[in-house]
Amino acid sequence: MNEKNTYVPPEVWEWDMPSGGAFESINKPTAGAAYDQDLPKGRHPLQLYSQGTPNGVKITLMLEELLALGHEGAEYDAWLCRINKGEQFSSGFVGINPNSKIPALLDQSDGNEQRVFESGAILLYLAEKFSEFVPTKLNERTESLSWLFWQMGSTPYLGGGFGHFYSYAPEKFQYPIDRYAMETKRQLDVLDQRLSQSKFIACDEFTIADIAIWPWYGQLVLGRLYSAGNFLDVTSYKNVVAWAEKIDRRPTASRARMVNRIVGNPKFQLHERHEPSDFELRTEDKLKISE
Ligand SMILES: N[C@@H](CCC(=O)N[C@@H](CS)C(=O)NCC(=O)O)C(=O)O
Repeated sequence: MNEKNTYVPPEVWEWDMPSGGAFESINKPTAGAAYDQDLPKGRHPLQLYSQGTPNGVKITLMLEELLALGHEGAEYDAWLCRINKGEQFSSGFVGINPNSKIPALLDQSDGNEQRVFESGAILLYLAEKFSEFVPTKLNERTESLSWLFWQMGSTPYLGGGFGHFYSYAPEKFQYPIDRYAMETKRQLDVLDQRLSQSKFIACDEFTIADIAIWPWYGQLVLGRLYSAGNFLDVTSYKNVVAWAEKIDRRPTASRARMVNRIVGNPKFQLHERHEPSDFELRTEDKLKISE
């Protein structure tokens, strides 16, 4: 440790000041709706409320894959929920995800309104609904679900731990950066060893395990997360890099990354997706020209 710790926790923790860091304006210790506003709804069976973060990309990758296989029932409207503006705390959003986190899905097919929240639950729901990307053989299905749940349990150490302290915290503190860099590298090693034995994460097939893991660990080794590629020496995880590049070449992956994306080159930002042609016609660069 390189800093002297002078903080003494009080008897009972109280929230009396912003905590600093990138998300101080939206972080608070209470749940529930902060204001009244309904969610917009489009004409497609599936309504996605999300932002183009890795958790959001999991669902757009799944939906684009389903559409590429010809499943018309997977047509979707993707609405932008700007988490930095606190839109996850509207009454409409909280109605479909009481945990106020993107992504959240509403399935309005067949006159029903089924809400689904938590990206793992959404992936499994879609996989079962369309009988795709989840193997039918029990051992492969079990392996796929094990890795799906591995992602859900492991990634908070990468995102909320490493990413937070390396990129978003108001100062660089060595203790948490060391702790979470070590854990992130351990997780990359878990994946690297697994991918030395298996073509995709669960088996020889591309499954929801790959769909859940790629937007985080695939993007990390491709140098797209937290500008941490060098720091974590990501290219040394050769099997993970080869797997990440293989998925990155799928046309669905580039579309998935564009949906609800609000950073980077405007050419690759599609704030809302309602039609397949939106990828050609309604990216931010094109909307700006027609304004
Ligand atoms: N376990 C959740 C995590 C979702 C999550 O953390 N979403 C972040 C964006 S990547 C979010 O909505 N943050 C807003 C907030 O914390 O208020 C899932 O897999 O769906």
